[in-house]
Amino acid sequence: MTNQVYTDYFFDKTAFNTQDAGYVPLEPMDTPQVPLNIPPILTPDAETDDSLAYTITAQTGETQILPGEKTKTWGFNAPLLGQTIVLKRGKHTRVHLRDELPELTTFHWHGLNIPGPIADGGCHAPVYPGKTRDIEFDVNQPASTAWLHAHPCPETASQVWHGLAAMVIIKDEVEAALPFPRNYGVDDIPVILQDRKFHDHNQWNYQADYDPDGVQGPTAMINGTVNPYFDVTTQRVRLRILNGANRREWRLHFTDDLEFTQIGSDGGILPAPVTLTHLMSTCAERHEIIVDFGKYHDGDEVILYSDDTPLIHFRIHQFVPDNVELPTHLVDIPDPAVDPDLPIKRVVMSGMDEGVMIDNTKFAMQRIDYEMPMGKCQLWDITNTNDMKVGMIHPYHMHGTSFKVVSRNGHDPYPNEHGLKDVVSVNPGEHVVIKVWFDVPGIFMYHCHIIEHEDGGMMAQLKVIDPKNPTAKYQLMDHHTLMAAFAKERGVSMDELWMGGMESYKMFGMSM
Ligand SMILES: [Cu+2]
Repeated sequence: MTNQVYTDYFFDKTAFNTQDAGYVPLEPMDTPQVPLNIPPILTPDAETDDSLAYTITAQTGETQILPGEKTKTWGFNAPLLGQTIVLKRGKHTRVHLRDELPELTTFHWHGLNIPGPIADGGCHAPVYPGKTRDIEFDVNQPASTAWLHAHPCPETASQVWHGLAAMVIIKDEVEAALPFPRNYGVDDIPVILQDRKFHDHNQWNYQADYDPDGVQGPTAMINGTVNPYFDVTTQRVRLRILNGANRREWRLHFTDDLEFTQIGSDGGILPAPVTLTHLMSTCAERHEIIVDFGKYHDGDEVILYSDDTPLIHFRIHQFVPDNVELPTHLVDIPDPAVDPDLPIKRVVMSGMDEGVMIDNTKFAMQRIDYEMPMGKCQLWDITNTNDMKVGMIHPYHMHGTSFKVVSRNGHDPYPNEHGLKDVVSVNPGEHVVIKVWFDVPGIFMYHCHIIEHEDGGMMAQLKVIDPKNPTAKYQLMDHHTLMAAFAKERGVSMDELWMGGMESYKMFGMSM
């Protein structure tokens, strides 16, 4: 392993969210420490050597998050967030989706390379209240940490804020052979980072907190718990960090600037471990790290912070020494050759607040913005035209594929960006070149993952064409149908219907 230890956050400081006029700082909590919630693993309906079946229910619930009144929350097979869904490479997976919410939703598999638009679960695949939908797909991608979240346009941000986000863990034999901790809940821990504002009676009020540049709250919530502690009983602990926040960037570091090792990014295990003391997580990114508590003793406490705010208190207990050296090479990353016949595809993310757009327009559900052949590799140049002094970092996400970061403004990607990714954050004024290829066909969205930006139209969609079935037809939903359904479900007229993202379209006189 290289002995280099990286001690900075890599991104442009002048564009950190702390520089934003609407920034909501995190406030340390004085509520009693509570055990970190570890979402249970979802039990399959059936499993064979080559297949796996689940039922996933979007539901309402109530959750004791703060002392006093419970908070009304939503989740997948749980009152808040979800049960953790384990998928296995090589298995054909059937999922029975059920909507028990008072309104329509969708079930988007963020990070899964499965066909769109229906299995993928973006805005074209609604499930209405009281109804179900059955999907199936093959899991054929490396072990990784992905997630399931709601994605109905333009109501994604509000539904994720209510709690519709669950961790998905993909397993395979390559990862299983590496010397990583993987005892779920003991030394392999989900860390879903979110922030909320608690209003009267400990309730959330998305509309009251609305900000077109992304809703924030002053209270950090980790796996649905506020001010959590975790009992460390092993020397090494693996954290599967998921930024599940609508807008917040997390700048993570530990007590004593403890070094840790990043072993995975969005799309799977890194080619080589990277040692860090600081890590910035932007919206929807996943970072798998291993923290070695070897220099601490029974009774010590190590704190994970974001900026200056404590997030998790790691309470150290006795553990058996475990001084495993990680190999210098972890996994091989696919790196297909770029097809010489495909020109560089350019994507321009522009604007802030209600003015956000991709390629100078806002998302339209019935419009296909680009087509690309399945199985071929192309360079995409993603840029952010925000001003360096007053701009913001936009996390660019693609559905249905993992990509490889080639360069940032012509320079090497950040040291922890050499694995597969499905989110890459772009600094103001920067060009990030990525290699894009799809193994599955269909209609897929690509967008900024500040969720209010995607709802506000900073999103587009492409058609990936299977050469064996070039005339495949896809049924695409339209905004009017979805909005009419939301209005009916809420018992209001279309004029009375409020959705944050709609304001962004209205302000620019654009139809959805
Ligand atoms: Cu954005």
